[in-house]
Amino acid sequence: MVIQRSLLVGALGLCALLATPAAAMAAPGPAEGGGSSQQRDSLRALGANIGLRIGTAVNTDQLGSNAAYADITAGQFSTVTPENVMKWQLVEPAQGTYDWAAADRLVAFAEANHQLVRGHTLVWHSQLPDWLTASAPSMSPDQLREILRKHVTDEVTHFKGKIWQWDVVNEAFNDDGTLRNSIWLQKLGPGYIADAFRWAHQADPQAKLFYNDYNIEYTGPKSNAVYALVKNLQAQGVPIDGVGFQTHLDTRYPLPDLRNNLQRFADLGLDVAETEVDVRTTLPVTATEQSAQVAAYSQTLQACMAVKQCISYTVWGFGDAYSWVPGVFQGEGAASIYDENLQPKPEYYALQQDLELATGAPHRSGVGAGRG
Ligand code: 9MR
Repeated sequence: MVIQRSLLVGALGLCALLATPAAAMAAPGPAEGGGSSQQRDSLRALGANIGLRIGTAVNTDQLGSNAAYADITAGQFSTVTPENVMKWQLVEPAQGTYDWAAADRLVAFAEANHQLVRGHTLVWHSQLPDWLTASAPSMSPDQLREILRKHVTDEVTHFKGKIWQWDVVNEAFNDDGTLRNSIWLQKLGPGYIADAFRWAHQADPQAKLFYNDYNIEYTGPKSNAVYALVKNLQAQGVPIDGVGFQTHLDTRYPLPDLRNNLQRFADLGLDVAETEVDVRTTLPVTATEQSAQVAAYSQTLQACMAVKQCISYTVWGFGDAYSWVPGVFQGEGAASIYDENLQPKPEYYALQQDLELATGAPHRSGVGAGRG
């Protein structure tokens, strides 16, 4: 089913030049929004006008080998999220042997380009190292808790002072609002969530600590369960600063009431962020489907802009050639804001236009400070 949506025809008419100067790769350079004249209409510069960070997940293989990819990463975005290289499977491939190299390179890239880093992700049921998957079932709860504590502590300590927001716990709930039956829940009980936040806070008291999940953009059992969890954590004095709304959308489903959901979490005194935005559709893409994608991107950004405590808007990669979608959803794709050849799509221009239209709105600096 294709959902009817209003079309953002105006956005398609915009043809602002892409700003991808090589200068953006080198330090010293402009701060949050970039500063050179070529960059004035980049997403990061336009976001900076209103104090909103615009981010992307980064494929570090491409970053190291594809100059056009690196130019866009540097020129368009003011925060980066490692798509994979901070996950447990990659940082501790053998027990006790850490490999931080790829993640360190991304952090250095971010520093050189005046970008902040979203750390992703410390506690998850997926992308665990093989040694852990094999040995966890036979461990005692105390043994497994100690392994989790060490992982969280070692990783947060390694990146101490370099991470703006950490996704401390990722995807702990099922869509029906029950807790996911992960190895963590099975062995440690629901208290593993509070423990993880406490350990992360001990290791880096300055980092903003987030709970992150998908399908919580909609009001319903899952977002209600996360809301109850967060209130409960706050009541216990657990150091949680924010909630990340992944925002993986599909044109086959209705748009979420995202603004309301962002606002009700923000009203708890939290920061909120859209952390993994993409909008997939069936291939080949029809004009109607692409209009729906453009509208979805636009509405997700507008929802963030409408909530003062929404401190960053991050797309889950920016090029259709590198998207996770076709590998997981058969027959779907085209979910990103740049095409297979790294050319900006109408989705890109819609975001750019929304940010341009917001220029002059009150700056968000000083809001959303969260707990600290
Ligand atoms: O984009 C990531 C892909 O390269 C990995 O193969 C996959 C493994 O599960 O994880 C993808 O990223 C996920 C993110 O870490 C958490 N939310 C859902 C994302 C898309 O699956």
